[in-house]
Amino acid sequence: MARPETEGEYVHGWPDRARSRALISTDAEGRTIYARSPLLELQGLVTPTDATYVVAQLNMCDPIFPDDYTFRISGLVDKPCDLSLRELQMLPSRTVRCVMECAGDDGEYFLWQQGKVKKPSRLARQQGEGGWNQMGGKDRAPEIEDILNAIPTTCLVSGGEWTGVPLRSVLEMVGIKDGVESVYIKGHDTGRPDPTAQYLSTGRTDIDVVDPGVIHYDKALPLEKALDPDTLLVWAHNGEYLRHVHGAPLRLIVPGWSGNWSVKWIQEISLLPSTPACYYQTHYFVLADTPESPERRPCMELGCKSVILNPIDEDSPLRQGDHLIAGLAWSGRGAVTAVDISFDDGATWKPAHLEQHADRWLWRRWTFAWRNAMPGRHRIISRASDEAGRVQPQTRPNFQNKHFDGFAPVEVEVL
Ligand SMILES: Nc1nc2c(c(=O)[nH]1)N[C@H]1C(S)=C(S)[C@@H](COP(=O)(O)O)O[C@H]1N2
Ligand SMILES: [Mo]
Repeated sequence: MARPETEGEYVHGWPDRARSRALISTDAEGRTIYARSPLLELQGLVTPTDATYVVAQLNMCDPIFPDDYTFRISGLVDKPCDLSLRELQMLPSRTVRCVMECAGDDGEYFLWQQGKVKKPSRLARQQGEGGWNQMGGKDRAPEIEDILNAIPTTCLVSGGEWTGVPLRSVLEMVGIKDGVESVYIKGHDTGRPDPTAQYLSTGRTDIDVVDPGVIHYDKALPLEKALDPDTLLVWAHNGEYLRHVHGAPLRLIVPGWSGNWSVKWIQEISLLPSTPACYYQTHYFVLADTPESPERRPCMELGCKSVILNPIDEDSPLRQGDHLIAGLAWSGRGAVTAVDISFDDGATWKPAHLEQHADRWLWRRWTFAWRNAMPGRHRIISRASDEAGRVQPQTRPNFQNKHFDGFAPVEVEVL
């Protein structure tokens, strides 16, 4: 069987199972610059911090000492000021459990639908190496085949518990003036965007990639989403203080919207009467049919999506009999309300059992008892529906292949 070994290290002096860890890419100094979540191994709803994915578009900044940390909040506010972590912790806190998914997660399934790559294997992808930010720094553009084959885009999704204060409370404390359109949030990290990220996501090297030079990571969040009580400034993750790679001492969490909105290492917040053309919402993390399309808009809320994590293609052949079909489902518009399974390419659907819980932004586990599976080849697809009435898939193909929420069929043979 293709699945990894379950035997792990000794823990507390006792032999233990193998514990889930993210697949990590490091820089020359051995520091993490990218990590993918072992989706097939995840149990429960909250991804252990060691197994949570990590994405940094630019260079990771130096660690920031939390006791010295302040950030500036200014712009269209009554009382511009510098705030420390301690001052934030005096405000009524809030904890939100949510899925965080990179806009590019599973982007290679779009490329597979277009026949540009072979069907991605979640198993091979969670065991493989490499991130796009390890191919950069070359004088010439790499060959597109090298990029597409070398760089996985799956496993960039995790469930987490985030503790902090609603951004709204902080904005109300400093006083929001009239005429605010966006809340500008700037990270401490700087760098020159790597064009490899654009080559990988578009599957092309012949596109014009804008070079903004060295920039800070920044985003301009629409005021309405900034005022959502679940949009948080957080200092804690999964029951402990935030780690550096996840944006310590303070980061933003924007439940329902793709990960790129959740700015790490916050340096500055400014309330603005307009929406500035931040690189990561104007040139990258955009949705449009083609690079030339005038209808280009930033990636915002995620679609509606389910993934099958058991069985996987590599489990084939299966014995005739009973098998468990299981996976996860999430949506950018709140709770998933149903997951259905089809064995006939969507002609008919059967309801899966959906675990219930009260965290609307968090994924749900689902199972389907596949009784007396008969010999032959089977193609299984799953479909999620959400509380807003949306049904998978929601996101149309787009040139940067973001927000994939299409069908990723599992193909198995029963003997
Ligand atoms: N300051 C800063 N914030 C950032 C990024 C970044 O490069 N710099 N990457 C974004 C992207 S693309 C994603 S998917 C998430 C990943 O968060 P994580 O590394 O904690 O999983 O952080 C977002 N916030
Ligand atoms: Mo991302």
